[in-house]
This record gives sequence, structure tokens and C-alpha cells, in this order.
Amino acid sequence: MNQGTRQDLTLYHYWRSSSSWRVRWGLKIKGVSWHDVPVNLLADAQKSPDYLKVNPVGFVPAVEIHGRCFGESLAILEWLEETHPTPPLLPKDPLDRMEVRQLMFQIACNTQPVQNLSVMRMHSPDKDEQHKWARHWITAGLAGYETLLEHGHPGKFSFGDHVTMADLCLVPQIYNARRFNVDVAKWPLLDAIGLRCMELPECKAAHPDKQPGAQLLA
Ligand SMILES: N[C@@H](CCC(=O)N[C@@H](CS)C(=O)NCC(=O)O)C(=O)O
Repeated sequence: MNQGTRQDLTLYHYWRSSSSWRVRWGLKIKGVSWHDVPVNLLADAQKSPDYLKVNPVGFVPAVEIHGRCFGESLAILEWLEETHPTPPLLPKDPLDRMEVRQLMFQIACNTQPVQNLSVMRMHSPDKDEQHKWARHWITAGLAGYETLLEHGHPGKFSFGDHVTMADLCLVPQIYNARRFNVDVAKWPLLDAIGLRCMELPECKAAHPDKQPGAQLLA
């Protein structure tokens, strides 16, 4: 049952934010449309007093649903799965779910947070140094993901033959890896899964370049 409509879900996001892409892709898969509110990270709009009323910790994405606001992409995806179970983004079996969540967290907890904008800026004001830092942590994170795949149950996608939340986390991280010149081809399993995902219409529609005003905000 898809309850979302353009009127009752507002998505605060930034076109190139990997956490935002996770949520856009999930919403597309579940057939939930939204009202767009772009938040320009390059202008620090995520720290503006108005935006802090939406997400007091100053990160995108965030959603507003029935007058209530929430951040954290994985919390939003879990809400989406609970309220719009079809098609499922998590397997049924609890151990299988744990495998998918381990993959999700390898990206969302162990990789993306350390290469995030504010962390890179804190590490160094120098762009080259920031990129070196990002490349290091993305490489460590994706190498770990590949090892988990080798020990897990990948198929066409990260778990089996259906897209799961693990893929929603992986593909935007691969996009980030390419931005920072990390050679993803050295991880054959995740590279193939990423390329396969990029053929899916919902993934393409959620892609950063497809977001309104993307180029203007670059
Ligand atoms: N754990 C958060 C991470 C959110 C996050 O790091 N968002 C980034 C963009 S991908 C952001 O807002 N960065 C702004 C900043 O670092 O100031 C989630 O999954 O939603």
C-alpha cells in the first residue's frame, strides 16, 4: 500500500549527497513521490537556522511527513519499508536481513561518515589533502564491502537477485569513489553489482545528475 503523495512527503536533500541518493532511490522503488527542497551544502545551507528546525543535527537528507521532520537516511528507509512493504528492500529471514544490514552499515557507518564534507574540512583546509583522506577511507570501506560479498550471498545484487537497502547504500558510495578517483574495478563483485544497478530506471531517476537544478548548484 503506497500512502505517500507529493503533498504529504517533503524531501530535503542535496543533489550530490550520497545519503540523499539512498532515500531518493528507495522512494522511487516504492513509488512514493515527494515535494523537493534542495539544500545547498556548498553554501552551508544545512547549518542555516531554518534548516536546523528541520534537522537539528544539520545533515541531509531529511523528510517531513504529516508535519513531523526526521533525518538519517537509514531510519527513513526503514520507515519506508514498514509503511510500503512492496517491493521489499529487505529479505524476510532475520539472518538474511542481518547480512543486508551488515553491508548497509559497512557503507553508512564505516565509510561515508569519515569522508563526509565536514570531516574532510576538519581534517584539512587543503583540497588535495581532503581528497587524499577521502580516497583512503573510501578504499578501506569498499575493500571491506567486497570482502563481505565474498563471504556472503551476492547474486545479481549485493544480496541475492533483488535490490536491497545494501545496494541503495553501495551505489552512491561507488559514485563518490569515482568522484575522488578511486578505481572501483579492482573490486569485481561490487563493481559488477554497481553497474547492474545503474541500469535500473529507479536508480537512474534518483541519480544526482537527474535532480532539478543539479548543475546550477555545482
Ligand atoms: N548518517 C547520516 C549521514 C548524513 C550525511 O552525512 N549527510 C551529508 C551529505 S551525504 C551532509 O549533510 N553533509 C553536510 C556536512 O557535513 O556539513 C544519514 O545517513 O543520513
